[in-house]
Amino acid sequence: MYQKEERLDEKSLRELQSQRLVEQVKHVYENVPYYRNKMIEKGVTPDDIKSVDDLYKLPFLSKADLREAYPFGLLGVPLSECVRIHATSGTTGKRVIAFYTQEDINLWEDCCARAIIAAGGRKDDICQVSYGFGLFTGGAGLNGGSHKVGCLTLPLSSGNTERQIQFMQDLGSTILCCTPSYAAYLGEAMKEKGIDGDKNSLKIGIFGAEPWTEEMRRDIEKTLGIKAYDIYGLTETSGPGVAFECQEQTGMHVNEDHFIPEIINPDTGEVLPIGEKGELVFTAITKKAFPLLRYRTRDICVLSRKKCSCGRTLIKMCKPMGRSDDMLIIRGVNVFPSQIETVLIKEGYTSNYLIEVDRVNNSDTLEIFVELPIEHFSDTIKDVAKKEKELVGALTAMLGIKPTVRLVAPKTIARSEGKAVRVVDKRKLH
Ligand code: DLL
Repeated sequence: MYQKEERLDEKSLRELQSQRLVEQVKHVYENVPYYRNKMIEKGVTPDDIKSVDDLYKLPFLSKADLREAYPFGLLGVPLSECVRIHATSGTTGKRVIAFYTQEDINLWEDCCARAIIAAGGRKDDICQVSYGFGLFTGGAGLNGGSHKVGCLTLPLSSGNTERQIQFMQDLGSTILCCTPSYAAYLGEAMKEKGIDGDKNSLKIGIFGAEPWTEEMRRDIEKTLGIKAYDIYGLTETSGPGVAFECQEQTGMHVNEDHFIPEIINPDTGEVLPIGEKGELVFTAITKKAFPLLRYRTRDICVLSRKKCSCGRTLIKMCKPMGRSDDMLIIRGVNVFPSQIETVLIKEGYTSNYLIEVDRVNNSDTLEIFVELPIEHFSDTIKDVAKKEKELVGALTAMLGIKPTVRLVAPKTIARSEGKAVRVVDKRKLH
């Protein structure tokens, strides 16, 4: 059930990567003037890139470059060779638009199929794709992957929760693909209908597109009665399927025969050794229409070459620990939303929370709105105050700064059908 590239020994993998990298650098140099100019500025020519060991010589690309080159400036093939685009939701500035040739789509769907197979998905599975369809890459990517595995594919897209549950029940979906926050919401809605984990047909969840903690995984696994697997990717690198979890559930295998990962110091750009924490950078070595070299993801991560019991030799990346641009600095202290989520779920709350940061009298404030579990909704004011105090204690110990906690009525925090918005930083408005 593996593609042979998933189990190459280190030497063969490096040879394959090197050969593809050399070809890709030539392709980009010849066809993408924007990047060629960057190479010229850095004094590098395709002849300097002979193997993966030379990767560090190439210039980085960042989101700012993508905006500058918008929309066609990074195209590697004539537009007439492209068959599709996808784009980020980009609420600020210009969107990121990615282009695909038919072969790019083929390879991307292979990557997604690998993810489904690694999670245990097979031809006789019924795969409900509840990621958004359209410009977002989630729906199209997993849909294509599911077809390649041969599953019966239900392209439901996100939203319309009643319909999701009905299809799931009537057709007996065994795999659910959506964001983890939507999975949690579906679980909640199903529980209300008396459809507990053991009363549905689901076995596997393939969740990604946003950060989620181990605690949230266990929560979703319990509510839906499934094994939940992580999947990672970004529009710039085609979409989901850059990396995926296997049965070991200890990090995501990177499809290294298509994307070479590096970890760098986000401040200096220095390449860090495997095992160190830093910003994840990807070089796409097979896709041709939008062939990004050394693209800075802003995701903070650690890579590991530890042997995996599944037999795949592909390097693993940990769950992204936050983004170098999403980290909140509150009263000088670095705070990642994932730290807050870890505490909340450990203390028995759900992943329905909202973090509000503001600046009052020149001092930052951190307020966390958390839903009371339904069974505690009728608690006395005194009991609720006690719970808030306990939560403040646990959060202060984790974060190193003291937040204000507001326990609110169940179901009062907006649910998300796609990526959840959990942070409101009002300071940016000043
Ligand atoms: O979110 C692609 C995707 C779709 C991945 C479906 C997985 C499943 P973008 O909208 O471009 O693409 O957002 C990319 O989302 O840089 C990460 O910060 C974040 N992200 C994606 N997957 C994960 C994950 C899609 N498994 C950005 N864990 C990335 C944490 C993730 N963050």
